Amino acid sequence: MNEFNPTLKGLAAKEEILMPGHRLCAGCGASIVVRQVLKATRGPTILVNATGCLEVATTIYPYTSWAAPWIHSAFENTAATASGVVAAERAFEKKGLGKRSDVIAFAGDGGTYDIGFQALSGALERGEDFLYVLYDNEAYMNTGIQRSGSTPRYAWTTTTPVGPAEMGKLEYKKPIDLIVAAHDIPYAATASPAYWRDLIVKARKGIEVEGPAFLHAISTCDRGWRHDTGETVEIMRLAVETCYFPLFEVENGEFRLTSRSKAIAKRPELKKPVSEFLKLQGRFSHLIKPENADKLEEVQKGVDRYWEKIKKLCGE
Ligand SMILES: Cc1ncc(C[n+]2csc(CCOP(=O)(O)OP(=O)(O)O)c2C)c(N)n1
Ligand code: SF4
Ligand SMILES: [Mg+2]
Repeated sequence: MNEFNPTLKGLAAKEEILMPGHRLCAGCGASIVVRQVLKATRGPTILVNATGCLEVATTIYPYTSWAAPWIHSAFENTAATASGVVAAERAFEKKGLGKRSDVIAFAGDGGTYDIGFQALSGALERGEDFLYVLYDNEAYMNTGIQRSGSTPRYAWTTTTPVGPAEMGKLEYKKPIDLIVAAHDIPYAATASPAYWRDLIVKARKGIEVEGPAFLHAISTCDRGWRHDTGETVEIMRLAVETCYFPLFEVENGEFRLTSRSKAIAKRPELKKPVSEFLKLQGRFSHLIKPENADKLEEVQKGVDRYWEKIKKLCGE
């Protein structure tokens, strides 16, 4: 069992499991999310990966970037595959064939909010013992930036274009964290790789709890979000600083703000306008134009409403 030391020194000394040489785009948030989560492992770990950019770009035949046992599952059944791996590990342990490994599943937003939701909800209801990590880049990126249940209102995607007739996606982002928390699982949390210690500590908690754990990490996509590759971490920081993506955890039903979000709740003057987050991304460039000021104001009001709701749930 590895000793957990979430300091820069401790984390630098810990082995990498996602190795260099993969084909994710330069500046892709997914590889940062995954590397940080894997810094939290406590021993032998089996990884399950839904179809999506992460899977495709890390396993181009005949190569693999994974220095741990890894299984690709179909787009729609990551949580079911992870449940099967956990069951097999339990059976081996029962037969005296060694201690069971931890299991971590990785899936994108398309594979979680939409097509994989039934498998996820079932695994949470059955109380399966694994950590499910959602890397959320807010669209189906691997197949060409199509909108998903996670894409926010007014975002441009290839299936929600921006023009005289339409202003990007018209529906709202599904509140996946609240839906998952409603399953009353032992642990659920949100995270941003810009706040790396917060993310890694949450991943470790998710690995350690008995039963299902869910970690929802924001994950930039420079192709789909249309941003400079050098601004990846800054955008994931602004998502938190603007309260577009609050950081919180739900432990046995108790909601708690963490990290920068906790600081913003105490000192509201730290909260930045959502335009700071939007203006670095081409997918929202229409919202920054003066003629769409009313739409920008609507987005700001939506962010404020959601932030107030999360603060209330967290008892702030
Ligand atoms: C049943 C099924 N439908 C469609 C596809 C095609 N497909 C492969 S990856 C993908 C997009 C995945 O989106 P997401 O889960 O958000 O991950 P991302 O690529 O954005 O990282 C789609 C639609 C598939 N593999 N299987
Ligand atoms: S398309 Fe987006 S999500 Fe996919 S590898 Fe490139 S940056 Fe990452
Ligand atoms: Mg996606």
